[in-house]
Amino acid sequence: MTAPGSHGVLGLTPPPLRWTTLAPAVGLCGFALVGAGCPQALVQYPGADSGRSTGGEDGAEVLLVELAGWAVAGEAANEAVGGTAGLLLPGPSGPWGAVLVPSPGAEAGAGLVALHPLDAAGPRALRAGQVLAGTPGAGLGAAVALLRASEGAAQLAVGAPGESAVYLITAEEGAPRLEVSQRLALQLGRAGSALAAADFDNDGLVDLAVGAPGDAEAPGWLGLHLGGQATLSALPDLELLGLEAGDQLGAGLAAADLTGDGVSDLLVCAPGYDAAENSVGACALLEGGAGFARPQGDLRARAVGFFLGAQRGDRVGDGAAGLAVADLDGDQRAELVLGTPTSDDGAGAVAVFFGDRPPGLRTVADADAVLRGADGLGQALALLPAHEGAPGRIIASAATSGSVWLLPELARGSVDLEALGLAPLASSAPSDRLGVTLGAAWAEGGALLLLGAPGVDAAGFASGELRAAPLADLQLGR
Ligand SMILES: [Ca+2]
Ligand SMILES: [Ca+2]
Ligand SMILES: [Ca+2]
Repeated sequence: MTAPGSHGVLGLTPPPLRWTTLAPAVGLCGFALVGAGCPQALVQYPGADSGRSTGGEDGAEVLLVELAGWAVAGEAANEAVGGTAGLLLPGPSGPWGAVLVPSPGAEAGAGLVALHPLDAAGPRALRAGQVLAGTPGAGLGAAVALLRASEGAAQLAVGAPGESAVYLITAEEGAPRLEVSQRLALQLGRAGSALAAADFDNDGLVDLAVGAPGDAEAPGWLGLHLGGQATLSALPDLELLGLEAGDQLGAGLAAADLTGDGVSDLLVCAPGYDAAENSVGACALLEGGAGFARPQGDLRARAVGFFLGAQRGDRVGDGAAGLAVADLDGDQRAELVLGTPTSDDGAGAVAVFFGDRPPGLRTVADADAVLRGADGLGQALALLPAHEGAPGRIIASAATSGSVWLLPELARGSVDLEALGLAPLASSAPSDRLGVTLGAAWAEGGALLLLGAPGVDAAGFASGELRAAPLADLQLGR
């Protein structure tokens, strides 16, 4: 439910508000701000005052109020801001200080990334931040990865698949400033379409995996650049090819420790796998450890696990949005979560593979937990890892309804979300494409979500928005 309106919250100037009904009243009185300096408030409006009660005990409702200043908007047609997930960067005053906003469609396909401090400033446009633009046709910002961060400064990798290049960028929040420190030029199809950064060879230095899926007929390619103190090796130290034409290996990448040995592992996905038959897609698990970049070998020999789609067109791992890894149950082994928005005639589903089972060869149909939805659930995913004794949570979007959902606490087995009667966290007109990308991170007093809405039409056609929205502990059951 959305509607216009305005309310003052703790003395902030009341901007136009949107609100989403979350749940019947949960026993709050008045309102509670969600963390210091957060862009949104969880508010309980007594029904008599607001005149907008939808029921609940004593006629009150709990609303998540979006302060309008926290959306970064595109300015021109087809910028499609929000089409690549934004990246939260730590800041001197808390767990986040700035957001990197990629816009690969900006400047007629040159692309740009913009750095915005996360503060209570008013509504902002993409170019109100510190901006770094790509070269013509580069598509700068198609993928972003955080290499290392300290308070107020971060080193990032940003893909420019139109020129098959990856830029290493230093971001400083205080100034704010974005500066290119290294460019990796790769002669492979659409290199930089996907990126994943972690210390895969366990030498204490962050490494970068670069995906080059190529066109629809390409086998695709993965390159790994080992890290140094300040730069990455200029040429890939490890290269792997897809198994067959059309596999598009490298379209989706993710990094986390899935095997529980404390060393990050790499998931590299080939959404076109089985292209001749059903394009179910596959993600291969490459185990991290000393000597990760040697020997070269082939993908089949290197992988310790394969995770496959099950239905025609599942295309698992097609881009980073429907692929996520994090430890959700706190056992120090990351879970793998895959979205299949077209499965079951477009109802969609989210499949979870727990980290405590040997990976082997598995499909989304026999995942440890399957959450079945409606309207194309699983288009994009964001994970909040287990945190301070509380279990982790999955946030997922549904493609055809333009809605974003906080999935119930994870349990093994199959769950039909419609039967649970959940309400979405947020929804928008399907043409806004809300939730095409998602991001999430914990912070004091709750969590912050980043919601991409690349179809928003504020300044013409598909200029797009990246919205930031806190999620309160109350919503998370903490
Ligand atoms: Ca390393
Ligand atoms: Ca591992
Ligand atoms: Ca786990």
